[in-house]
Amino acid sequence: MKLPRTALLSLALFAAAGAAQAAPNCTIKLKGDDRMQYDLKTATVSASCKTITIQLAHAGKLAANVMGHNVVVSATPDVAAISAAAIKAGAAAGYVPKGDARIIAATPMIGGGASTKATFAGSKLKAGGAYTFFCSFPGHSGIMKGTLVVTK
Ligand SMILES: [Cu+2]
Repeated sequence: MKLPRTALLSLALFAAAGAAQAAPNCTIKLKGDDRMQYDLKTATVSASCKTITIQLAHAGKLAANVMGHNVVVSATPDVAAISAAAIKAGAAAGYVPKGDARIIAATPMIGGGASTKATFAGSKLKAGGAYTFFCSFPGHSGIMKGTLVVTK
């Protein structure tokens, strides 16, 4: 059987779209540095991921007590309140308030040269929702933050 050229082309496109859907992005990969910045302003993950992994590498040299970085994920309207609670929680708690239901995920706080990660269920996110990833070290969340785009 001989298929018309257009039919073959649409079959190829269909296969390509299927492959893209079969592999949703389930990793948030960030780098932090001594200038108090992440390398990304936006990351995209899928709510369909069974597990989402946050990977953070601190490319700087400064210690965790002066230039510590972590990655906290929350709904965007909660960022300011969580940042305030993080300062109260203090260094011993890694500047992450324990048992705070507004925190969807948080990595440990690390210093220069270190890397860390955390995982959470994609089902904690809603596609199209407003989410932010940020560093909860005191004073960092003002600029050390980005948009977490959530797809289906
Ligand atoms: Cu930081």
